Amino acid sequence: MHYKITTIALLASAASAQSFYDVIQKQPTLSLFATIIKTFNETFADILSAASASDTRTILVPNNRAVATYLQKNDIRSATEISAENVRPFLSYHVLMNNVSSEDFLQPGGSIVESTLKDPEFALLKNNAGQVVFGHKASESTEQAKAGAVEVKSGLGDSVKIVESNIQFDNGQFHVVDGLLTLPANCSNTIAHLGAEKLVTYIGRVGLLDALDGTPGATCFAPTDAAIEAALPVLMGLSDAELIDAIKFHILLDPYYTSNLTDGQMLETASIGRSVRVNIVGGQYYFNGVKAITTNDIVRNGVAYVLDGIMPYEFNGIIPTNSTVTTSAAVSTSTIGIGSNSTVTTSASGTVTVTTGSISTSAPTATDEPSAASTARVPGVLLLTAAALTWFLL
Ligand SMILES: *[C@@H]1O[C@H](CO)[C@@H](O)[C@H](O)[C@H]1NC(C)=O
Ligand SMILES: *[C@@H]1O[C@H](CO)[C@@H](O)[C@H](O)[C@H]1NC(C)=O
Ligand SMILES: *[C@@H]1O[C@H](CO)[C@@H](O)[C@H](O)[C@H]1NC(C)=O
Ligand SMILES: *[C@@H]1O[C@H](CO)[C@@H](O)[C@H](O)[C@H]1NC(C)=O
Ligand SMILES: *[C@@H]1O[C@H](CO)[C@@H](O)[C@H](O)[C@H]1NC(C)=O
Ligand SMILES: CC(=O)N[C@H]1CO[C@H](CO)[C@@H](O)[C@@H]1O
Repeated sequence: MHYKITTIALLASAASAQSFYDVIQKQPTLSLFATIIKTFNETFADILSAASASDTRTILVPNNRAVATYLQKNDIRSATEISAENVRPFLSYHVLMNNVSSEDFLQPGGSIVESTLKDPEFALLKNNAGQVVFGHKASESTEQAKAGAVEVKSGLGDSVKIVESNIQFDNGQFHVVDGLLTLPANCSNTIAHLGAEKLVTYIGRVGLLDALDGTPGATCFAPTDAAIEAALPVLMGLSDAELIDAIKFHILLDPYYTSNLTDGQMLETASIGRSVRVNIVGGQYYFNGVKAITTNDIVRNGVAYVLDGIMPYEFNGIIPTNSTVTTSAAVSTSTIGIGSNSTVTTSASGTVTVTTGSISTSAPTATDEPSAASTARVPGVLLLTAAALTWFLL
């Protein structure tokens, strides 16, 4: 018994003294990735090179099935034919800073881990930091989640799963993943890809695209096309200044991944003087009462969240826990605050409710139950512009 333990310990230390290449070369299911790093060994050695001996690295290694699928999708005949100029950002995104075990990813709210990817085409963060991946426990419903699998999110809302973890080498450890990480795109490209294309059109119309995509380190909240459509009568009536303000209200000037968020936290927005409240209810994230449909979508300059609605300026802090379950994204209500004293609520069915004074309205939900989020007190003056009012009266 004692002898056995000693043998295992010796084997383990022998294995960890091996280079990354020596270790993966011995794993038949990783031969394609081994071929890639052998083909581009100078580039890979450069990416892996550390400033000091104590600098460790964590590598996400796509298995053969993942690499084969990628090659096929991109019409590349073999791993040796990947273009040399594309390979550096791709490889550096798969090499993470420090020695991160798969358990390290499983913090409440997940974990961000910085990668060695610093190419400005894919990483525009404060202090010239490397782009990150976001690791978290895979969603509860899947088989892998039951086994405690770790999911790693990358660009364009894509994610991969860790299928084999904590394999040691001399300078750190690696985890085998079932897909390739996706290089992050601009916020605007990403949210358009994830179903918030209409918002991008508005942002472009008021000339805020460069601000959105070019601010180092940001968070963008992106109401879906359905949410924008539902609020169209209101949006069409906004002046450019009001629209700019509403858009800025959906941007934070730091990247807040869910690992940075706590229930009840207030986040300052790019709309001066206005903040958004975070609620975490049943593992779901809400921003001023609006549910996030996607979280932690890694973008070039930070992170994006796709939202079920447009965030109202005013929020009473209460989340309609149970009605949200029965409300689909398409019919959910969007409430947009116009000025600070009135609120216009629209539903996908076209109902427009204008609330002034301290009247409370109930948002239509699938169950027709009053929705607590929409009962925020909105005292005062109605600041609807003429155009929106005209539409509303028609
Ligand atoms: C890369 O591979 C070539 C050919 O096998 C070898 O001569 C060279 O030393 C290797 N470079 C590094 C950095 O490992
Ligand atoms: C990396 O971390 C693991 C524990 O997760 C540890 O066993 C190993 O020695 C570390 N490797 C290096 C090179 O520091
Ligand atoms: C991202 O946005 C910046 C600033 O607008 C632009 O220069 C760059 O070309 C964009 N990159 C991509 C991949 O679209
Ligand atoms: C988010 O969390 C990371 C890791 O703890 C930290 O370095 C970073 O400063 C936090 N970001 C914000 C905006 O709080
Ligand atoms: C909002 O309404 C309150 C109470 O009716 C009033 O005191 C306040 O001046 C109003 N604010 C604005 C910005 O109109
Ligand atoms: C009235 C009602 O159905 N309440 C439920 C709301 O949802 C929570 C869980 O999210 C349940 O614990 C409550 O019983």
